[in-house]
Amino acid sequence: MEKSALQIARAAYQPKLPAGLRGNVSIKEGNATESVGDQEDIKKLFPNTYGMPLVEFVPSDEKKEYAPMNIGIILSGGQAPGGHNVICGLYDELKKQNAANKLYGFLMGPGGLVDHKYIELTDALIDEYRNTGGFDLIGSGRTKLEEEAQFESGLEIIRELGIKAVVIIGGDDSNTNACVLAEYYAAHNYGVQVIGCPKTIDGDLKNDQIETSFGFDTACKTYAEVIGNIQRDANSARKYWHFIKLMGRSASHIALECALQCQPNVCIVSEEVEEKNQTLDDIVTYIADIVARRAANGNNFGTVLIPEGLIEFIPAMKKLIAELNDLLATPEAAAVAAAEQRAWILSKLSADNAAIYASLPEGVAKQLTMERDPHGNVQVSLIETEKLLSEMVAVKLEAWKAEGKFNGKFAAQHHFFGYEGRCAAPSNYDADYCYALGASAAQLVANGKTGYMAIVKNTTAPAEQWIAGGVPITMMMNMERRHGKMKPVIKKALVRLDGAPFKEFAAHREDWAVNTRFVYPGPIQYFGPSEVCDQCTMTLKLEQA
Ligand code: FBP
Repeated sequence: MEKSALQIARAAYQPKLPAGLRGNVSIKEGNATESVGDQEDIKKLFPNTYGMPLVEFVPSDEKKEYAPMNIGIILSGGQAPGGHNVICGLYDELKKQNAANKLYGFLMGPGGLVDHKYIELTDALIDEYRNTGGFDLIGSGRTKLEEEAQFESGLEIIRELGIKAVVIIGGDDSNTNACVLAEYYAAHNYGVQVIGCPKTIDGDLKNDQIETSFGFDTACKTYAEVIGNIQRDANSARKYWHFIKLMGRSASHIALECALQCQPNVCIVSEEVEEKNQTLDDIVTYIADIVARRAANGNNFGTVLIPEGLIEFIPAMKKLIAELNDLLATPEAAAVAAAEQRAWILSKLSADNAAIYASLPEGVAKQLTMERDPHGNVQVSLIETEKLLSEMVAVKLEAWKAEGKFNGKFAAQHHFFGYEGRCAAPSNYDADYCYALGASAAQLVANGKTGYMAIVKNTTAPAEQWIAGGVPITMMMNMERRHGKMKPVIKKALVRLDGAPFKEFAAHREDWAVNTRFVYPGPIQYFGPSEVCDQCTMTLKLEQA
């Protein structure tokens, strides 16, 4: 593989490890834990993996002997910067423990375990991928690992390769499934351990034990760089409003972090829209009002950040989507010809939902009916909310013009930033964090743990002071209704309106709306002074302050 000069220099970067993982390591165990909710139900469902203690890795004077072992690793779900460094950290720690240890990578996600597709990871392969973005070393996939037949099929290859533990790198759903798998193998006394690792650019896998999911830092910094560039362009030409949709399937953490970094004129936060029971028209009026006020000052330009998941947080749209989900799942739906679909849907929807559906621009209405993902979710990344909002703002401004309430100009440009950030070369934060997560995972396995997630805490301090360890996955679970059934799941972390990051944003948004307070954060820096290269996200700083 040919490499750029930056890639070559970056490959030599040695990620910083917490003191507890540097030399000889010993394990410190805390007290028994409880799940965050529904303790009785979770305990019943996970009798073998419930109640285990939190663990921490601390430096030790004693050199331990480690028996040889083989580990399998899986990347699950959307790409997130730093995934390769989790693998590298795990690999290096394994080899440090015993040179005979082996690491197998299952290919293209959890499906690789079920279908017995794997490669052995070697020094040469690992060295090729150090500090790189992407998941291309072994690939990723969205196959859900949740059926016994899959667990048993996985066991066959686990036995064949003499694997002691499987490490699953994924988001809340994948880690919930990792815990179900750990419980299943423990209940059957198969002697196979399962360890999870917190990944997702969306930043919604976090709680008292997990400070952040990896990839959020780099993805946000990448988007903030381009948003900053767009803002500078907007401020130079002074003729466009830029509507920028940002990834985040559900939670608005990415949009909020980018707003904190760039100070745009508008940032919509889905969780606030839901909390205030806002309609699509409320959101459009809010944006149009800011456009009009800026126009009154002669500023016919600006930026609007829109979280990808917004549509599902508008209460009326949520109801429409729920009815569409049921309708599209019927056999009758499959038989309707594409050209007839709109009329058929309008004839079947309840009156309220039909009225909303009919009011949407046809393109967006069509996007709402597109194929669901394997978890049954609307694929929000395919819905052009940025165009929907700008078109509706334009219509409102025309009406205001007629009433003499707006006499400026409105021309919109549209952007969607998501995929461009998911495989960026990890920032120092993500490179270090991921490497430490991988090393922690190896330690959890060596210490016989199963049903744990690797964690690293205190990450706003210098890396040497970070605290590595593990959290029992059951500790983060509660029961939630999913597709009509109560299921044990890791609680998803949405933006909290009483949280420090949102409060900081809310305290400034009126000023940022009318005045031009753009910040241009510039590109991620990999080499240079620590205060430039080693900063974490503003979200993390504010939350941990
Ligand atoms: P994960 O939760 O699996 O990390 O993926 C998150 C995400 O990047 C969302 O932000 C986005 O909506 C979705 O993946 C896109 O999925 P896909 O890659 O399948 O198009």
